[in-house]
Amino acid sequence: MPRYIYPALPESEVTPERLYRERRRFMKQSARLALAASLPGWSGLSLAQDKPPPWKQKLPEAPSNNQFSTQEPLTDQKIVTSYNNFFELGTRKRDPSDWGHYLQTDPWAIKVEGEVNKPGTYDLNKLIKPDQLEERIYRLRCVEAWSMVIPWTGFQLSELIKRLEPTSRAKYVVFETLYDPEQLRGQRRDTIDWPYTEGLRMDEAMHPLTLMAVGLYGNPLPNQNGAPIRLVVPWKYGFKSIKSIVKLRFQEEQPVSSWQQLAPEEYGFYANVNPNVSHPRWSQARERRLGEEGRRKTLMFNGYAEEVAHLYQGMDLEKNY
Ligand SMILES: Nc1nc2c(c(=O)[nH]1)N[C@H]1C(S)=C(S)[C@@H](COP(=O)(O)O)O[C@H]1N2
Ligand SMILES: [Mo]
Repeated sequence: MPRYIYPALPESEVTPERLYRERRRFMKQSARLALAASLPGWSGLSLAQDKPPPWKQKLPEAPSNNQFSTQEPLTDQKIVTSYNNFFELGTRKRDPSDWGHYLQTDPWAIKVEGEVNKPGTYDLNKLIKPDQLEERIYRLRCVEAWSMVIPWTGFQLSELIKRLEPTSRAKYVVFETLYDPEQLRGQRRDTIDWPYTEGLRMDEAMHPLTLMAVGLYGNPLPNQNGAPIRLVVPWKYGFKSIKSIVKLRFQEEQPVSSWQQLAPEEYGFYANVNPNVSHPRWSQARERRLGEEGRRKTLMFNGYAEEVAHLYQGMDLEKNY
């Protein structure tokens, strides 16, 4: 029996063995939680309590980036904010919007460590430069074979990385999501080995399409979509676009991402959208655009081949899935 739990299994596939395993995981987790409660946490970190900048209340008018935006019709905002994958808040699509309100996003700090000249713990308010914000309409394609078209407000990750000055040994950037089971009730279960971790090769991270998003539909990100700041990598399957980021680490070795760790035969490090390479349990050739009837063909690199195919020249994409 494979160890996968993603995509969330329909109720009918929940076997007694699976229930048993979940109970075991839960017990392990409870022990860990008891320990965590006795230790001073990250949340005890003291931060400058500046008045929240205007973009936290209401995002400033961000200019549209037409070069990088698709013209396709937008997915209904209701769908974008109520059909979510955010396992920290549960495994059902409705869980993130039902349970996201416990997440405190202000103040918010991001820790920067590893192969970098400017390590430290940065207050998000100081890290974002409002004049670098822009709006980009991107396709987001989930490995579960559905997709959406979303107007994001954000800034290029490359702008931030340049300011942090990675050393010449930095070949990868690793991202981590907040770990706090009190706020993120899905973390009370061991579905994933928390914290959720993702990574990009440095050239992918520096690519102008790679966005750090703080808003969608012109408003600050709803918690279920990864408030206050998340990654958006439009040519990769949705799971690379990690939410509610609290850490960036620069390192020489290729990291192991959460889904890769959970099911290495199913999820690779690259996770580029590729209609020619099937997931072991289903095809990736087509997708359902949420809100539409029928299915459409999935495009190579989710339609961003012209911009990103060169990054993978000479690589065997069957092996590097
Ligand atoms: N921390 C974290 N980030 C995450 C996930 C998650 O479970 N935890 N799910 C991923 C998956 S599988 C997808 S498809 C997208 C969904 O983003 P959306 O809910 O904003 O559409 O978020 C990604 N980022
Ligand atoms: Mo996904």
